[in-house]
Amino acid sequence: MRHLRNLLVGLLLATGLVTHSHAEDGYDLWLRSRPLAGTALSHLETRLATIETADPQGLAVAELSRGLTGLLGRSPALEKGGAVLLGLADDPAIRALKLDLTGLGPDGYIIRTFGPRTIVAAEGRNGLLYGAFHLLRLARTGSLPATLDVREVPKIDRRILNHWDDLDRHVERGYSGQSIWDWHKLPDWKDPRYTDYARANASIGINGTVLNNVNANATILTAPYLEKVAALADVFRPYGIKVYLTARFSAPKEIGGLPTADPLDKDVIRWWQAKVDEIYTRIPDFGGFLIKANSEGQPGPQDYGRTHADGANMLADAMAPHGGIVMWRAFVYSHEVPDDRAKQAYDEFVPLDGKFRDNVLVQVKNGAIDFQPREPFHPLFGAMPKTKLMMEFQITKEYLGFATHLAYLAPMWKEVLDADTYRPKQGSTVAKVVDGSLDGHKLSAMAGVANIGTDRNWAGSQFDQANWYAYGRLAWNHDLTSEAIAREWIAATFSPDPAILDPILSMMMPSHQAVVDYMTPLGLHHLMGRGHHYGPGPWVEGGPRSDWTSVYYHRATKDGIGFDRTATGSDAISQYAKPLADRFNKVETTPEEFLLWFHHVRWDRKMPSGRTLWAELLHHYGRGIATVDGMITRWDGLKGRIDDARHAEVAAFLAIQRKEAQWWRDASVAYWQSINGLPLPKGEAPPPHDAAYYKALSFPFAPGDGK
Ligand code: GCV
Repeated sequence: MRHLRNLLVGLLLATGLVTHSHAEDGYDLWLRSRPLAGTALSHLETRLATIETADPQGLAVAELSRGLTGLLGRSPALEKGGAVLLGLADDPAIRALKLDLTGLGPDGYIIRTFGPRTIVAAEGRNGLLYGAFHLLRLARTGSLPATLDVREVPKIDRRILNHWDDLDRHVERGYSGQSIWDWHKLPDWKDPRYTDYARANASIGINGTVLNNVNANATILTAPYLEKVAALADVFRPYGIKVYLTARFSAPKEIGGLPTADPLDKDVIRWWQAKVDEIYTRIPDFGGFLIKANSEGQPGPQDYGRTHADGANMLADAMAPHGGIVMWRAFVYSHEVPDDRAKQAYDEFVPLDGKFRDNVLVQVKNGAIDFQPREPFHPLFGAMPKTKLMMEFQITKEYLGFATHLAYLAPMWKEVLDADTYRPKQGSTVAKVVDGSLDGHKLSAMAGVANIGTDRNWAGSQFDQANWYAYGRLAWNHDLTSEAIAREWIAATFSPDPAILDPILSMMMPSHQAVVDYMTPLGLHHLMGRGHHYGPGPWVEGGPRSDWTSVYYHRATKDGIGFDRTATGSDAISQYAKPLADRFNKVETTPEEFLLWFHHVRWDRKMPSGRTLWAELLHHYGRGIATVDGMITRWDGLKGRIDDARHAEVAAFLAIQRKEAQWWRDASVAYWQSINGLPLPKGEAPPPHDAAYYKALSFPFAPGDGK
């Protein structure tokens, strides 16, 4: 009986009528290789089943073989004259082909068809590894063209993950379990997961990782911990991944026994130099420091009357002899609450333009507040041409539904990267600022706050893996479209079969807008629960500072809602170039998605749709929920086509998302009504409870809170 069933499944698989549906848990990420069948298999048999390499022990060939083994159902043979030739520029077999490999740099590669052969060639080992992963991606996603002519060089030099991981393994804003760094057992036990982490990152071009939280603990800089860090660096090195650390600015006091951490103090300078030398003795290719200073209670140079540039440059000077860099965060806002928090980073940093050392990058969040579901691009991107600015995105979904809401973030990131700063002229996109091309900077970087933890699926949910993937792909090439990236990811993670790929794509593409719609439509922002940021909290007020409340941001009154940032309000618009400032200064010309970000608008104002603002808000809430309904229907339709375990997990999470989208809508509507007293537009269902009910809900153990 079993034999018969196997035979039947085998036949169906060979005809492509069923896909594999054995238990999977997502651990393999997009590196999942399952045996191909039918024409797909024979295609691969002819194209990639034998490999020639001058370095049979190399990682590039090991990864290529590993991936192909999964697809072919057997190991590809290593042989001279093999169908694939994998090699560095100075390998005789590559040299003989006289390929033009100039300008590829350490990470670039080419993949080219040469008669019946496929050539993967690079100048450096990292490039070769990236080339091998590229070829595998094509094979895995069923998109290996008959002729290949690929030349890839990353647009950004440092493509970095930022882990907000504490030394006790708590992850700030982490929703996927604990930190994967098992500090207590390091350096003696190197969890094999570290290697899998490195493989996954290398496969999408990520080449750096900041291991610890920006809310830093100086202990990471002590000798025993540096030994642990060195052990991780040893694991990552072959995959082209450099290790970076966050440095607590007060470390000279806390672990160095000095009375001060003043960046101009001679002993402090000497202490950092010695510390940096020590790090490089242990980790010769250490990447550098990331610093959060004078922000949210973190120590910094301003504690001593010095500037951010003084602090950054002191560390940069210690790093320079070793080739290290300093990433200095621009996420600052002072204890003296300013008129508008959105303006503060600009006010503090623009006067410092041109004052940072060459090996300093200023790390700027995509928007001026804090990783909200949607923010206009940070005005700093158009204002510091003499400074290397790097982008900080948040992959973990602190403000976008944690791990359970499906929100594909590439469209949000693209929106920012493609935004035009108009400085110095039209066409000066944020992407060109960040990749250094606009202002001729040689060094460029991008950071993504990681969503990685100890959960088997790494990211907290199957679909959050797509955000890790998309971040890596965009850091490599910000010209890629969100859709192209989603297609790659779906094909690798689930299946290239259009009957599976297309419905999943249609779930992912509108998902970010859906979250914006049911949480913070029309430019609203920072309305989440206090502290943990879980669920709606538009009523949040009081507490230590007004700019940590929701009422500060929405400013709802009986008459209207929104933050007036026009010339007659906080004037944040003047931080943008004139064409944008002019546009944002008027309600009529402000893009609708940023309306309440820049304006306080009457509830009864007529919107372009003909609805009043109040009715428009309700429309958006409903639209967001309807999109989630559509996602659920599509996913239900995939039952039996996706392995049961992953299907069930996603289905359960979508049900949570649906419930919480409704909660967001109902709680928000009840609260706005408690302020504006307006009746609901026709056809809108009343929230089942009053605002007081939603306000009283409490979530003391919501995950990921700051400490
Ligand atoms: C690491 C927000 C988050 C904090 C985070 C901070 C930052 O405020 O809520 O958890 O701290 O951003 O980016 O430094």
